[in-house]
Amino acid sequence: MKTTPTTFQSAFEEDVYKGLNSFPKYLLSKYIYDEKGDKIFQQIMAMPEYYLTNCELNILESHKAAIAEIINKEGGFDLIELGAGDGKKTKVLLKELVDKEYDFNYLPIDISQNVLEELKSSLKNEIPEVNVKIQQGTYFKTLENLTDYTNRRKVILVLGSNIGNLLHENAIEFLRNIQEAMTAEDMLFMGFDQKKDPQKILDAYNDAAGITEAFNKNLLTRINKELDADFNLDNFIHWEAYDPESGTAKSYLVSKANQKVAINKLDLEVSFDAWESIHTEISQKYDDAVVEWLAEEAGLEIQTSFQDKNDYYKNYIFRKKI
Ligand code: AVJ
Repeated sequence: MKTTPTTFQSAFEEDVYKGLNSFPKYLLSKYIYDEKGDKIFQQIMAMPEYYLTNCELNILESHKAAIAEIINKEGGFDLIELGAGDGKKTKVLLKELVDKEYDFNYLPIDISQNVLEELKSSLKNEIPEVNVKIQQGTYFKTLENLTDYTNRRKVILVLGSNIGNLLHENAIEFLRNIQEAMTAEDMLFMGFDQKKDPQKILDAYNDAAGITEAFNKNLLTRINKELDADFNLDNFIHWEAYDPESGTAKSYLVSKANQKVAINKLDLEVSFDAWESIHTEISQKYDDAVVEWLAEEAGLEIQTSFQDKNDYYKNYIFRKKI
């Protein structure tokens, strides 16, 4: 085996190198989201099987007045959204806040500049009253600087059950970082996909049309493109598993055969045994007890929550525990 290169040109290079030299092999799901990955995720959100988006949209639509009431209070505020995406769900809330003539700025943060530009221009057309300032960056980086670019009361939004990509210990660290950026008046509004019929969950991550498969395989496409590799996508299958005990849905790419893949930019050849796996993503499902525990560990407490009629999905409002 080769020795580890001492210098990598990017975190992507280093993470791919580490993941594919580990046993068992893994790749980090955040790298799915390049321009193509963003597009496939839009398609996922529009699939009938992917119930999460509609559930959260319904919650926001049916409870927008109550939510707006809670987040307004006296004085203005900054609405800071982590992982804003296309803002489809957020716009429901933004419209309500604008209609109520609340004094607020909208500060969406996303890892994709592309997605942010589109969000900004669509807002200009759809809800021109919103005062919006976009910020590109990763969650962890921007959280560190949060207090630099706002001095008003903060309402922090994290929709889409995005926290579900994190193992509990990382989710706690993420919540703890948010908690540290909060004052007693600030609020955190966050979506958590709930435990439910395991089949319903499996179907959401294993659609018949193969959109989730393409999303998962975009990791390989991206490595091929950016690191001059020769993954043959047809030599891997998309595999989804859901453990109802832990509430963890796990995605894998499984090698159909003995094969070698060259990743030229890393000066690396990766060998796969037949049926060897690459773990690519977790999508954690929650219940109240787990959310309470995560909050407690991070120094937060649940103020209230909103759910859809089937109890598939829940949005919680957290405050800093004083
Ligand atoms: C964006 C992390 C919420 O885990 O449900 C969708 C990503 N992966 N289908 C999720 C995803 C496969 C999604 N999150």
